[in-house]
Amino acid sequence: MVNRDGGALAVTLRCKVAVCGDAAVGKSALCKMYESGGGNFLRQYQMTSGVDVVVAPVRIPSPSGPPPGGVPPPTVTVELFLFDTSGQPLYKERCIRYWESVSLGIVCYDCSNRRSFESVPRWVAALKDLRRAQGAGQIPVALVATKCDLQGFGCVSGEEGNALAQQLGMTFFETSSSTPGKGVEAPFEHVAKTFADSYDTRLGEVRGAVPS
Ligand SMILES: Nc1nc2c(ncn2[C@@H]2O[C@H](COP(=O)(O)OP(=O)(O)OP(=O)(O)O)[C@@H](O)[C@H]2O)c(=O)[nH]1
Ligand SMILES: [Mg+2]
Repeated sequence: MVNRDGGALAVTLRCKVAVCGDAAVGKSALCKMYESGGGNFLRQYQMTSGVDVVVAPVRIPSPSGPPPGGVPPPTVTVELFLFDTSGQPLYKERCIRYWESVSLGIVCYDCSNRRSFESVPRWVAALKDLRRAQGAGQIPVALVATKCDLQGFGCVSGEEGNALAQQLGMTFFETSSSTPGKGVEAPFEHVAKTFADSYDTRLGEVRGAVPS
């Protein structure tokens, strides 16, 4: 969608993102904390049944930079449609159906729960299998360690998280959604920027393919 923001061109892109990981790792808390700008930490656990959709706009610098001729640079907003997916095995089949046409994935684990860390490769594989079944390319994903305020003895360390992210070709983020929150914005900004960059690349390819 293209509009005018003052004199500048205002471009809005929409991107569907699967947010997944084991039950109770803090996916809904992370999405809500981001959506509310840090004001709404879900302290009481309320299991997501199926999928909740959270819409979160992210304003980013234009990937293609200012156009020539002194025109103000376009503003780009990526509207993330976060498909906050239940981690309960009971809902798995139903949830995966909601993932149709997702562009990107965020996989979460709770740093104080090693089993949730060990599940990460399975969630990544589920996302990649779905993309393959849809004939689409590799899905870029962010790996998010949650509940870093609980980090301590016996927890999954940041080094382990980072090593797994590298192994799986993902970017690693450490977060805490517990008030006041820490690092909550970074994974969403990364996902939005990744989407805008890939959109810009595809647009360039299409322009290149059209005879002038
Ligand atoms: N200390 C702490 N607790 C957290 C954090 N994030 C979430 N929690 C708590 O962990 C519990 C589960 O959080 P949810 O966000 O509902 O977990 P979920 O991953 O959405 O769970 P499902 O919907 O069942 O898949 C809640 O009681 C939250 O308050 C965090 O960063 N720090
Ligand atoms: Mg949830």
